[in-house]
Amino acid sequence: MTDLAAVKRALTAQRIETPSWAYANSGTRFKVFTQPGVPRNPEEKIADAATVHRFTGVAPAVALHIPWDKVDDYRALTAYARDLGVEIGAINTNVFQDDDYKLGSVTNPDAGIRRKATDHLLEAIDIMGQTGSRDLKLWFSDGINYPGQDDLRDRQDRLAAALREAYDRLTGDQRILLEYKLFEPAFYATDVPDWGTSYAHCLELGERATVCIDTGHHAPSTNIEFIVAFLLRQKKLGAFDFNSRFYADDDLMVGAADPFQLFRIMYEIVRGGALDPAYGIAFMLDQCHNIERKIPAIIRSVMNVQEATAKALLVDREALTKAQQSGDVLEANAVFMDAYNTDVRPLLAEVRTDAGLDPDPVAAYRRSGYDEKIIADRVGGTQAGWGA
Ligand code: PSV
Ligand code: MN
Ligand code: MN
Repeated sequence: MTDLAAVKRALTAQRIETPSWAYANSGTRFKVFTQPGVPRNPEEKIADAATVHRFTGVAPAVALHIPWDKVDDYRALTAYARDLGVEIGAINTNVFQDDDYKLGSVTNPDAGIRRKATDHLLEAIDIMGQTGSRDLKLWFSDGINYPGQDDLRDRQDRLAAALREAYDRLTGDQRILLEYKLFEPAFYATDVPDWGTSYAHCLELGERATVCIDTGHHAPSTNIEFIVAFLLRQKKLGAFDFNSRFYADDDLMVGAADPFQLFRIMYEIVRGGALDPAYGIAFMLDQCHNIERKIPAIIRSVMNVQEATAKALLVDREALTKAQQSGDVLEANAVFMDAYNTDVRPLLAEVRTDAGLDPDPVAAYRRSGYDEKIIADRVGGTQAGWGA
């Protein structure tokens, strides 16, 4: 039997962080379709994030990307965000968009370029001090395109050295989230290609370094929930970058391609007792809304995570354990699927109404007039930074 009041409490306490870059124009390498009303500066991205929070009630933090969100005064930006009801979340570094990084950033064979890249990581930690951010999220595009192009093992040593320098700069509750990605932009060998590589570096660094799972960064058919279960057991799961994919790193709305996978992931989170924000996992979105309106797409994404979470919370754990222990394969699967097949939308509508929110956040956003206002007010919106 599931305790519905406990399920509702867990859903009310859930937190999802949205990325500043998802509010800006984005696209593929073929075309960026610009949209009217997109933010022209970090403040407007934060205002959009605050709007998502206003309608969902569970998205009170926005991740920044430096230098896309570079400002002169980060304390002022933080105060601005707070006034709008949101916090600055993870600080994402960018060591992939400079000509210098053609052969890599922190793994580049050139010591001068490695220095420049590592200095950027340190700069991001300084910014965290000003924004009050806990998380430094590191994604390295580093890798090589051709066998023999560079020494695979030396590159791991260079990576470890840069990570160590950044790690030693952390203070207070700050931590490193190390993201991995199978391929792209490097095609033959990526320097942090998988969770095992990220995990090994995090282990070497210490307890303030944990793995970030971007759900779009695996080979097809990878069992992501297994990775979740394993890393939770090792206390080395720090964050998610949620998005969904049909083919590669599609960055589509989370839960759009495979809501069942998202449910299985959230089940492992619930099973591991890691849903509560106090556990310390950052549930972030990392998406691009190339053709759809961005704010309602982000609201929809937040709702998709909530729906998967609600279903995960509804799994009858007692019945499941009983079936598992007695080797009743079909019953165990049926208990699991019962939860997945539950329509949790009425439950979430109730949770929202209890919190003083509109039960249908997308409809409420559409009625609010915000979309019309930003289209009228903002002329000349910026690009997220890649995909041009
Ligand atoms: C590139 O693949 C990427 O999508 C990574 O997932 C990062 O988290 C994101 O860009 C922002 O740097
Ligand atoms: Mn990511
Ligand atoms: Mn990605």
